Amino acid sequence: MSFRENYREAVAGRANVADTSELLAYYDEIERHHAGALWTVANKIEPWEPASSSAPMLWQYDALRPHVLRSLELVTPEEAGRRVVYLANSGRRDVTAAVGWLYSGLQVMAPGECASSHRHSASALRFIMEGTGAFTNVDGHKMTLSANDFVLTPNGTWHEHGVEADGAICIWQDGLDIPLMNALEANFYEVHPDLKQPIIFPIDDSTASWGSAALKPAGEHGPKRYSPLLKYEWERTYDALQAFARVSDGSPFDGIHMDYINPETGGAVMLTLGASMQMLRPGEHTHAHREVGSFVYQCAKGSGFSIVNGKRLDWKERDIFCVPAWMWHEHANASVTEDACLFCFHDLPVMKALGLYRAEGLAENGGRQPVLS
Ligand code: GTQ
Repeated sequence: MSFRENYREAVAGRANVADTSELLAYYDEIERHHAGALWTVANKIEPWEPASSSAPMLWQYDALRPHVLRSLELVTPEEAGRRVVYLANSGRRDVTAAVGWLYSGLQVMAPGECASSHRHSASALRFIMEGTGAFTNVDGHKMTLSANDFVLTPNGTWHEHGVEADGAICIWQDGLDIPLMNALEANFYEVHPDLKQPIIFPIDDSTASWGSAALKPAGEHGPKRYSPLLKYEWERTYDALQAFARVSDGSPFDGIHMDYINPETGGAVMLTLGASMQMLRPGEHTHAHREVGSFVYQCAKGSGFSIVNGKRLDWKERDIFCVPAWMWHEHANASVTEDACLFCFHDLPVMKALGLYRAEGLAENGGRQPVLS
């Protein structure tokens, strides 16, 4: 700790105790009784502000894709359970997180394959990256999936994924709150007794019922815990962004930014995970802000870069990057002719439910960060 930090802690009445031999002996003694002196850890466990152990990171699709495809030859979905290459944040390897308490991975399936049905305490979502013929069945609601579609498999629902026999190899991004469920010691996992669940409803009934802008089935109530709309199609999403851009300047921090919502409540799609799609107009470079919450982004269209706590991350279509909690971030579209779109999932519903959400914009330097690396 620097002299300045030491001084700040002392003046503010924070722990500032020098290690004398008497004290070190005392710490050893109480440690033998499975106890510790709070002042040795106080400043660490009560930081002045959130101090994420996650690193801002970029996962380039071109680099990862061959390894994801190789797993097709190495393991079957039956052997592996889920054939997924997960994203390991260098600061969060111990909890298998891509950032904060969020997990993410790239799942691959060949035509005719289907992983067995299961359910768990973790809430899950998928963002389709490539391929044709992918489907997911969630509690009997079977959905057909195309690139840039966003799908929910809420916690507690039986779900299975596969690719139709006449489809092409599919890769999608999984996003789950597995690390959070484990941190809360609340994680259960169950395999469906029949391994495969029946299709109960008409194909794509959830989108047909709940997917119309501002209209919902009269009098009908969706499930309480999650959105009855389980699939958000890319075309409708992109149309919504285009329409909004015609009448709005957007957010100084996020451009044309829209949340995927539960059409029943107007709130987040699931209790713990929220998601959004944002469009950066040609040449747009947003101002930096920071929020209490962790974010995983995937570039759905175009190319550009983001600066996260001074680190520049250059991304293009299908690249994934993360923004750890309370880190400054700003986004830029590299093209002056095409728009760029960023899909994002995050844990803001948790932060908001617990009254922890905060955000602030960078005031200095015209709202732009210096690039440090
Ligand atoms: O399909 O629910 O990437 O349970 C990791 C764990 C996907 C899933 C993952 C899972 C799933």
